Amino acid sequence: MHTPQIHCIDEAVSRLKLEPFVLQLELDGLTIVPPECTGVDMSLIDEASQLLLEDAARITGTQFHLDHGPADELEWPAPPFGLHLSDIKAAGAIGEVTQFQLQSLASRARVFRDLVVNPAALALVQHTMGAQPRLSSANAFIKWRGEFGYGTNLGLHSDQVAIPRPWGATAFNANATWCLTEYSKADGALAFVPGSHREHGSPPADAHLRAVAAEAPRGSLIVFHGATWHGAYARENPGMRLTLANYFRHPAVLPQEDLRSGFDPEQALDCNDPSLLRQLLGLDDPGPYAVSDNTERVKFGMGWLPHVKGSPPASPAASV
Ligand SMILES: O=C(O)CCC(=O)C(=O)O
Ligand SMILES: [Fe+2]
Repeated sequence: MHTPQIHCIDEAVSRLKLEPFVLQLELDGLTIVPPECTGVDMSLIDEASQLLLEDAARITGTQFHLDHGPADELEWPAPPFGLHLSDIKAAGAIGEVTQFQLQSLASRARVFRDLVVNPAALALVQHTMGAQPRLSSANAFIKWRGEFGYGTNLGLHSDQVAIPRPWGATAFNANATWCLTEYSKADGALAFVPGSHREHGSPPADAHLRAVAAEAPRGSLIVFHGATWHGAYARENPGMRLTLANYFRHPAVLPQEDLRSGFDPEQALDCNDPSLLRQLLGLDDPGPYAVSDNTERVKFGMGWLPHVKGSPPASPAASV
């Protein structure tokens, strides 16, 4: 029998009155924060939804409507050279198209960056890691009625599956998902197994028998530990489910998205908390440092090289 481990409640958690959500996170590995407790105005949720619908239309070539889904039936492209059916299955892109992802949204528009730096989301994510988190990726799930390829086991998985075991109470990744539409089981909600983060591993084949729906009103924030087993239910209702999955990492873990070179630092200033966003993107992290010349090494304090007293400093290292 595992005993839930209560970390110390930090300053942001008590200032934002998030204690009940911290307890739920500790116990279940997932918490649902209703819109009135996130500090986010519904106009931001509207704006994010609108942008995602526009992007979905531009990319696929058909209009999307929240009440009806896409105006035309969609199909997957032929697999790119070198890709196998198992890769496509892992991405869920088999059979009928009823879901796809839009990626790299932190650089897309300010509204997505404001949702990344949301204080409630970050306080809860930070609580799971016991460290200042970094952003790993910001992607949206665009989903509508039908059977997306997760199958009967609901596609249950742990997000931090690439991390070597044993895992402990500290999360290496954590997910802060914004529900941009109503979010019930029949709407195709996230499925999860309460308490599974305390099993410290991947789900067994029958884990779906213990899964429940993370049901939440539109505008809610769902935060879950990287070891929590989760997947999703098929959407049975007409219309669409839009979610924005802001995925965070412990500073010792590699990011999914190359935010340091793929993100224009000027954009980092354009949000509610520019210095926090710089930190989350890892723009000022000392590593990985560049080794292209000596100046870069010295800049990050990693190549402080001695030279003969009284003579000029060494020239940049020669490369072979
Ligand atoms: O919403 C889904 O379909 C699954 C989401 C998921 O696995 C994730 O955000 O890590
Ligand atoms: Fe996941």
